[in-house]
Amino acid sequence: MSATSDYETILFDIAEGVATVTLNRPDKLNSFTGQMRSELRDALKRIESDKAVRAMVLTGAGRGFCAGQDLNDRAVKPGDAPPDTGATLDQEYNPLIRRLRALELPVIAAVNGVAAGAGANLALNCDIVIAGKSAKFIQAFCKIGLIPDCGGTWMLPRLIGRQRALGLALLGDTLPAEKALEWGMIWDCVADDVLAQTANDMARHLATQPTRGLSLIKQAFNQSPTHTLDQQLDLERDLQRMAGKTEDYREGVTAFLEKRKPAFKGE
Ligand code: LHQ
Repeated sequence: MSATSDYETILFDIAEGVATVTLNRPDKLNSFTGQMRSELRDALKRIESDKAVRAMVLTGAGRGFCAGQDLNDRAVKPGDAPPDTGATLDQEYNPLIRRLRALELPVIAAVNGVAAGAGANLALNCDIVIAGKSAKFIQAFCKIGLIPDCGGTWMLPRLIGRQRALGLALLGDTLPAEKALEWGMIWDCVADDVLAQTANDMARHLATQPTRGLSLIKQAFNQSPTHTLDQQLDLERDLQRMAGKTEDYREGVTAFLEKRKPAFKGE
């Protein structure tokens, strides 16, 4: 471990090129307080600015991944105006989601337990989602009169199709990890006791790969849903031009021709 922190609601460490962020309010199933959002934002900033970090794992402490917004923070006294949920999204959640998706390295969600509300959609905004067998996903918003946020209404129909997405959003049913895998919503579902190791092994592998190239792949996929094929072909040309100028591309081709394992530096 090469970095620890004084955060109170998350754990943060960096080892072997992998930053691991653990949401850490286990008694409340790691539901989001303002402090947790701010600490997560800060951790993402640190990851962005640390060249040694080449992959990230996001997970939860205890039996939950994240139960979404801490609803204690949203209690409204009779007669008081409710807090502006749009402002909370605009100022806090949306910048977090944008930052996570724009991170120039692969992000793995290791979903260790229930992922509800904003917690479910936080996981789905990661690049690769691996869940433990006991994990479950709940679009809990409808049960309290809200709509799926944190990109849920964008991401879900693209991942699993309109019918299943709308069903989950309107019913708020619990989707077990194995069914999420069957529906193509997540990358993999593994036994609970090997989840952390599986995610860490994958992240350590990714941290040895051509990081710049991987981030360009991520950019291409992030932009594709709103593009025509023509626009995407142009984007691929532009991103490939950038990829073709990286040191890692040079190393990849050289290593192939020399019949040796490439040593990528992420540059
Ligand atoms: C919680 C929570 C929680 C506080 C469990 N808050 N304590 C964005 C913008 C602005 C405003 C509003 O929201 C949003 C986005 C959102 O995320 S809205 C959706 C918010 N999340 C939910 O509605 C989920 C609420 N939680 C649940 O439905 C259940 O807790 C689930 C299904 C997640 C887990 O159920 P169980 O496994 O039976 O656990 P539990 O309910 O017993 O929870 C354990 C503890 O965690 C318990 O505390 P306690 O002190 O009684 O032991 C819960 O109160 C607490 N907790 N979620 N979101």
